[in-house]
Amino acid sequence: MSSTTFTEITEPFLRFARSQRPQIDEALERLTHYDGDCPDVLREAIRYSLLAPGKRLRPILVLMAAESCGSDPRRAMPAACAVEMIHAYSLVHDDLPSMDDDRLRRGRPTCHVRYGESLAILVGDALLAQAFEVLSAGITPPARALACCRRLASAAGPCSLVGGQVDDLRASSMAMGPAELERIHRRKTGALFRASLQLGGIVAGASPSEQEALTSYGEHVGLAFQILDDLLDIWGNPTSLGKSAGKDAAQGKPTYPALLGEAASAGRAEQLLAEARGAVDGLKHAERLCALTWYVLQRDH
Ligand code: GRG
Repeated sequence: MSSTTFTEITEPFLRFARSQRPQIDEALERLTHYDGDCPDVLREAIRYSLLAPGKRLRPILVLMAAESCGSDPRRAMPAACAVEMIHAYSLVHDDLPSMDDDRLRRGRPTCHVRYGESLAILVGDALLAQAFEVLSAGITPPARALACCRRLASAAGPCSLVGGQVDDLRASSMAMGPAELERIHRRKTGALFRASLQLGGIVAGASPSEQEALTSYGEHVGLAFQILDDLLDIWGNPTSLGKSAGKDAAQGKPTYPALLGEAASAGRAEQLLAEARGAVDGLKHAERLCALTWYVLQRDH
């Protein structure tokens, strides 16, 4: 597909992202003023990490999922913020010396480099807790807030994000095949994508078939996103990525390109994204969700 066609085909997503990103940032900004009992240095470090210029892809997915089921996306803003808080916490902890030991994130020194390791751990702890406060206070009616809390807790928990991270940390010392790698990424990266779609659906009061479509879309996009992240680690440059590149190979980590080769990995990502589009085919307003799959395929950061 030519680059002109890519521009056209991604536009419905890009337009939505351009309009929603400032609103997401404003909401996150408001949520991190805190009262006088929050130590100034903690407030500053939380805002340093959370408000740093990320793509806000997961919160945008929450809003798009709500919209695709006929809801005003503004109703889903607390869920969008909660998901971004979990994502930011996971990045801060993943960057720690005891984990991935990264010094650059979102184009800035990582949280522990700037504020020290203990504070970085506590920034993650604070964001993890606050995500559930934001959901329980901001989503109505209460039954939907409870369902959102349950989904997000499950996606962040031992069988998903944390479990995937544990297996990922052990991965460099283990021989593994594509199936085991996929199992790690379904939990480490995919679970939060899936939860983003599910939370948007819950807020919108999605029917079971709509929820099923959103769940399948989230799983496929999440996995494709991770495969392309592996490819960007080879192809990308640190300036546009805002993080160090080439680390996977240096650490001997199993990745899709290492196991399948670069062309086959790109092919697998394309196939997953086509399946994602197929999953939401029947939704009333799936145009932006479809456009996002093309964006994921050609993103450079
Ligand atoms: C510490 C419990 C715990 C989990 C960490 C998220 C994670 C698990 C590790 C991050 C490492 C990593 C590079 C994962 C690959 C995919 C991914 C999550 C990339 C970062 O997401 P982007 O590109 O980041 O959406 P921005 O900064 O744009 O929000």
